[in-house]
Amino acid sequence: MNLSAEQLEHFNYRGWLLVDTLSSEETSEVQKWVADIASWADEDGKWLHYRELTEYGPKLCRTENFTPFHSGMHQLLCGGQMAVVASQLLGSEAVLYKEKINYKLAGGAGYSPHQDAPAYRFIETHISCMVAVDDATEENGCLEVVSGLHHEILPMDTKGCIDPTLVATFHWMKVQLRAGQTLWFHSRTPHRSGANHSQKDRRALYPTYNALREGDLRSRYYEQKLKEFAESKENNESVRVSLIGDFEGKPVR
Ligand SMILES: O=C(O)CCC(=O)C(=O)O
Repeated sequence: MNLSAEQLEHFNYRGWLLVDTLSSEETSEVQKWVADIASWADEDGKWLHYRELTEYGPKLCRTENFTPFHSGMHQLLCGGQMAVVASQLLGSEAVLYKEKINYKLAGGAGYSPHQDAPAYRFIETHISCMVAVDDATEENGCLEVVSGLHHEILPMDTKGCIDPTLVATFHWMKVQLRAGQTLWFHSRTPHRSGANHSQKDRRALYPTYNALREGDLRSRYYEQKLKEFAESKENNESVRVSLIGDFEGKPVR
């Protein structure tokens, strides 16, 4: 897929871009893959499952580090069109930095206003996207973004989220997606999302890329994350899903 000059300009000016990525057949296949991954049992040293306590009991909220264990996902996120689009947006050959599935199952929590960059270590610029696995709507907690604010790291609160006094001044745009559509965004694009108040799940894939010339840092990212999580555990701090405190749910082991 070749992005047009208008699409590139849209991304560079606004910090986000909506594109159609998956056909309906591909979307059905990815929905099956996500269900498979969600069914994997916890295994030390492999994929990372995270759970949250919802009104319906503990539920999966996130899985990370799954591409080494799923050839279809590996091909989709590392070898195929996604990396091609990421390369065009970065203006340089892209490599996968990290990947996650956010499940946001019925009753799942939302995310406070934040930029991803403070949680993404080692380099300054990353580009991520949300590939909608299920339709993402206002009711089930679609992403909301702010345009044109991807040039600097904004002042933060103690959780690493955007200072609430600034948040109130921004124009937040709700981005509803059909399953198979993709919202690309810069790691400094402010974003947030509400809880899933519907009876249906709102699953999404989030691959993040960086320019290969800055290094292939995926293993280092997960090593660093596990190190910081282990330190939190040693200090008896609460369970975490992220390197910043953006998740509004109650993470449980
Ligand atoms: O999946 C969502 O609703 C938002 C996720 C998000 O902002 C994040 O994981 O950083």
